[in-house]
Amino acid sequence: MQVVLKPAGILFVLLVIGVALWVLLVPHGGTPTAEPTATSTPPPPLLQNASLEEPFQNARPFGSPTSIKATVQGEIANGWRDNSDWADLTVRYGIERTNVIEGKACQKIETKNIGSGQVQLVQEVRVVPGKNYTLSAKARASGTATIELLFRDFETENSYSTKKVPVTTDWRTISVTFSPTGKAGTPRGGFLMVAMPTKNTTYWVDDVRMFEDAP
Ligand SMILES: [Ca+2]
Repeated sequence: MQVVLKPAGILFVLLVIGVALWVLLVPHGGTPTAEPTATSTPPPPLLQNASLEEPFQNARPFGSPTSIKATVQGEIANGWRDNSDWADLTVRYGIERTNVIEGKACQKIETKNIGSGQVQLVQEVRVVPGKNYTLSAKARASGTATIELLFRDFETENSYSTKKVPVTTDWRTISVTFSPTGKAGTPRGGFLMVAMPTKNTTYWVDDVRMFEDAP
């Protein structure tokens, strides 16, 4: 049997083919499929007890007994230690629970008998050469004073990203970034909060953090 298509029939067949091609080939809207979204997980903090919370422990000098010049007293937040033994001064660490900017406690640092040197609050941390790191801290003092944040490689004595800033009786945030050099596995170094008193001064430190920056 021969099928003869009249003009209307030809149009109908073309219409059907066109609709079929449109359905098959043209992308359509509809319910959007969920694209996997990159969840931005904050990097883990590299310092222990970043908020300088209790428990505190007895502060003590860490240098060789024959080279200790400083008098180091009081209580220091767990995970932190003093590194001022070489300085000619007295430093008394204590727990502050009243004027705190993060959590329930912070580190109080009283200095007196200032001869020379500086007070260094330290925590040891291992970093990866070539990576970028951010250090930050919140600090205040009993009067106008200066503190410094830095990372020091304990093996080479190289210091990174030293930043001396004035502090006052109000809490302020200090932040620095650095990229260490060295071979893999080093440097082993310390995050330091350095106070440089020229007269009897009390410092308070809280919320000290160190992060590896996102690439
Ligand atoms: Ca705290």
